Amino acid sequence: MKIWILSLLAVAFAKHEHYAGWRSYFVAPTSAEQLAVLGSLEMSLEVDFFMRPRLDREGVVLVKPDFQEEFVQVLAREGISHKIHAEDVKAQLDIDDEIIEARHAEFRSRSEPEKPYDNYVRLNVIYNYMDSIAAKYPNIVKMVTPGNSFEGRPIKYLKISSSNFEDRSKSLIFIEATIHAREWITPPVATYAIHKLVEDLTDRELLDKFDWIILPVSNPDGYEFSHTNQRFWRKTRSIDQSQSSRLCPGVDGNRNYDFHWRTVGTSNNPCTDNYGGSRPFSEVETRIVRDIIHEYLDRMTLFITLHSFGSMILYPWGHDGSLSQNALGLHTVGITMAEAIYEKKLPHFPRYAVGNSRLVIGYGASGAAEDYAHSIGVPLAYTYELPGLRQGFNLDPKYARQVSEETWEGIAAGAKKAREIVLTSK
Ligand code: 0X9
Ligand code: ZN
Repeated sequence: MKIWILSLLAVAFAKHEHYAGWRSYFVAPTSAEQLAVLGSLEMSLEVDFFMRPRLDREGVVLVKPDFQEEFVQVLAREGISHKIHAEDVKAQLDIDDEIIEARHAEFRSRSEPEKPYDNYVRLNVIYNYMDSIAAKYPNIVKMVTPGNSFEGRPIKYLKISSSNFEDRSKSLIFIEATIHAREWITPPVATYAIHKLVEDLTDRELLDKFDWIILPVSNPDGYEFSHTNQRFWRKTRSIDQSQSSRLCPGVDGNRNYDFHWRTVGTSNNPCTDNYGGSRPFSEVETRIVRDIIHEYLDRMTLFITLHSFGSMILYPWGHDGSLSQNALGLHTVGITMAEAIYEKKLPHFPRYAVGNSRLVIGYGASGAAEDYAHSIGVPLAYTYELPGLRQGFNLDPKYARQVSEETWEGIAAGAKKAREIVLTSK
């Protein structure tokens, strides 16, 4: 018995051992030179940007123990202003786990069923929720499992329709989430959308005029790995034939689409976090999203890929910062969505910024989902960067419901505006 308890404790304490001694920092460069120096540290000191800085916005960066001294020296030498974000990342992650667990316990103690948008939950909880919705509402919900992830987990999406997907005059809205494993606020938002369309439909128009596809976790392997091994895992978990990919598994799904693939803001080194893969669509996870877009392209008016963090609504083109033929439509619908979110947001949440991906987020990146969707003909395609507040990927789970609700307002308003714009331009 004693040994059993001891080994349980050992597992609990070993939980975030990977991050022992790691620190994160806020960085606030004030010149293009300082920005460039910070950018170069990604390779030389293997830093991980949680949020890349711009000249008018501080960034957040994770630094391994071995490189901390040099990191601080470089910043001091270059006069780059910085302050600690998390002094002890492992300790912070242990606290975050306790907060999540306490929230689970709270629901249990009130005998209230905890929904996947009330907290951060494991993949099986999300899938059980989807299964139960599909079983309970067979007339409007169909579960689809188009394939398995690299490690063999099913990838599941729900098709939601009041007319069995047979009314082709309806607009189709596709919401995809969690291609980036560590962005834990995205499955709550996607599952809440399911809840609002099926269990708590308050606006009939959303089913009368629209069909929906909701894919809450497009990268289940990475998502589970971020729970069990490395909280800040971003990529898939695939390996291919090359030696280095065995050493460093995973591809950045949002660099893997066939749109100016592996040209900007990406890398051919599997050991980096923005590795684009050995070829476009090397990942089954991105192929599944691609195939959904192609299957419903004729009536897909709006595609949203959910990410975090930074409170931004981003649209093409993200590789070079240029605007598409449909820039006016993209901006109009973007603003409509941001305004709807604004109406519902908490006072201390930042206001969303809306604009071209490259300009608003502050760096170019090619091979991204929203650009690909738009390039093949989805008229309105966006990346949402959900709020992270000061905590980033570890946003307090007490906000999961709030973020889900406010984002839903944005999605619903966006769907209607998208339909209006697409129909009038036909
Ligand atoms: O870099 C990304 O993939 C996205 N940001 S995140 O922090 N969630 O990783 C932004 C993608 C923006 N879209 C394009 N560059 N097209
Ligand atoms: Zn992301």
